[in-house]
This record gives sequence, structure tokens and C-alpha cells, in this order.
Amino acid sequence: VRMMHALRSGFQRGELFLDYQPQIDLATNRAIGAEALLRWRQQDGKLVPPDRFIPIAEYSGLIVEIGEWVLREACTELLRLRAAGHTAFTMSVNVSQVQLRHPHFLDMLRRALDDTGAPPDFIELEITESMAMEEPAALVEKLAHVKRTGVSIAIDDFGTGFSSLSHLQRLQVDRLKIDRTFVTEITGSARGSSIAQMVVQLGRNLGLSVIAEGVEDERQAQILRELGCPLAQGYLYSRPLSPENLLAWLAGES
Ligand code: G
Ligand code: G
Ligand code: MN
Ligand code: NA
Repeated sequence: VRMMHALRSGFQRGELFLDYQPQIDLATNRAIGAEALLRWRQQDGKLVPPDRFIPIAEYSGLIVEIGEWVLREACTELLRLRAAGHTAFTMSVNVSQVQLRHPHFLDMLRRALDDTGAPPDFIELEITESMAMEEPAALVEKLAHVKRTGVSIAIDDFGTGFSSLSHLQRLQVDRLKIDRTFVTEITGSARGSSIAQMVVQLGRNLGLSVIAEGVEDERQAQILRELGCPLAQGYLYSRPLSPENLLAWLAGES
């Protein structure tokens, strides 16, 4: 309860901010987009990990307001990047299931797009695999509306749940994110790489984009390339960066 109050007032005081982690095309080693990641730095300078405060934000319902702010902030950052010449760059935004379930979610999304003027075709919402499997009918309809705005959908932490493949198709998903745990195991054995391999194959068969998360070394990147995985994200390329550092990092790329 104390943390909930601290989060509420911290949010109002502007203690929340976003970092952006580049997403890389494995064929060219160039950035194609970034994932926005929520951060909370308290007044005393202490950084609270998202794993600790996001569950509290969800439990208290505060995530609805915070999530709206995150989306608007990410849209604004996308526009800044476009103004700096990065016009093919995409922005991925994590969405909590509490947020997605909220009756005004679609209105919130449309208003954020209209008010900021961000191009929906360059925005992606990440929902977790466990979320994708809940309340199928309602979710299918909601995501169909999202897709009609032009915004695309990625399944985060893919491989950790048990999604039915036909359901995945009904959800009109655009991208699968191979969970970090499977990327970590990839260099160990043929067995270790089998889940990553299966997701890449699934993506190819269903015509979906695939991105590997948590890529930390060149060996992992090489195996992913050999498996035919098109995209990667992880410390090998960059940690999550402030807007200024992201721009500098992108400038250093060219
Ligand atoms: O860097 P990392 O510790 O940020 O992220 C930890 C977890 O927090 C991840 O599971 C990530 O999906 C989640 N997360 C990060 N930013 C957001 C956000 O803006 N909204 C939601 N709902 N989850 C987020
Ligand atoms: O949304 P998601 O659950 O995928 O959140 C991504 C999380 O993974 C964030 O906490 C981010 O900071 C973290 N992360 C990103 N790249 C790496 C990496 O290469 N290694 C590890 N261990 N964590 C990473
Ligand atoms: Mn994510
Ligand atoms: Na993930």
C-alpha cells in the first residue's frame, strides 16, 4: 500500500520515464525500431525495477493512467525520431492486460494517436503470450479494432505459454518475440535451440515477423541468423537508452 501511494505521487511528480532499446535487423545489423521500457526514479535517486512497481500499478488500477501516459510519450518520441530523419523506425509499447481489458482502451488508443499525430503504421503494441490466451472472443474483437487503426501487435515472451496456433491467427498478430530464456539456451545444444528454431519456423509459416529478445553475445546472434531469425534485441546491441542516447546511438550507426 505504501508503494502504491509512492507510485501514485511519483507518477504525478514526473518520476516515471521511458528508456528505449533498439531492435536490430540481423541481416544488416541496423536498427529498425525500439521498445519503450518504463522506468521509475524516486526522489532520492533510487531506481525501482519495473518488475516491482508494474504489478502494483496493475493491482491498483493505476496502470490505466500510466499506460496512457507511456503510449503518448512513446508516440511523441517516435515523432522526434522521425523529425531527426529516422522515418522507417518503429516504436513498440508494452500493454498490460489490465489496460487492454479496460472498456475505454480503444478510445484511449485513438485519442493518443490523434492528439500526438503519431503514424499508427509505425507503432506496435506488445501483449504477453499469457494475455493472448485469455478471454478469446473479446480479445479477438478488440485486437481487430486495434489492427484497423493501423497499429500492429506483437506477442511478448513467446514460447513461455501455450497459445493455440489457430487462436494466434484469429488475433491477427504481426510479430512473435522469442522469450529471452530460449535465447539464453540457444548456444548449449541442438535441444537448447529447438524452441527458438520452432518459433522462427512458425513465424515463417504464418507470415509473421519474429524477434529474439535478450541477445547478449555474437554467438547467439550467429545461431539466430543461421536459424533464419530476422530480428534481434538485447545487450549485444544496446541496453535500453534515454531519448538523447538513443539519438546519439543511431547517429553512430551510420
Ligand atoms: O527492462 P525491463 O526490466 O524494463 O522490463 C521488465 C518488465 O516490465 C518486462 O516484462 C516489460 O514487458 C515490462 N514493462 C516495461 N515497460 C512497460 C510498460 O510501459 N508497460 C507495461 N505494462 N509493462 C512494461
Ligand atoms: O517486455 P519484456 O518482458 O520483454 O522486457 C524486456 C526486459 O528485458 C527488460 O527488462 C529489458 O531491460 C531486459 N533486457 C533487454 N535486453 C536484455 C539482455 O540482453 N539481457 C538481459 N538479461 N535482459 C535484457
Ligand atoms: Mn516487451
Ligand atoms: Na519479453
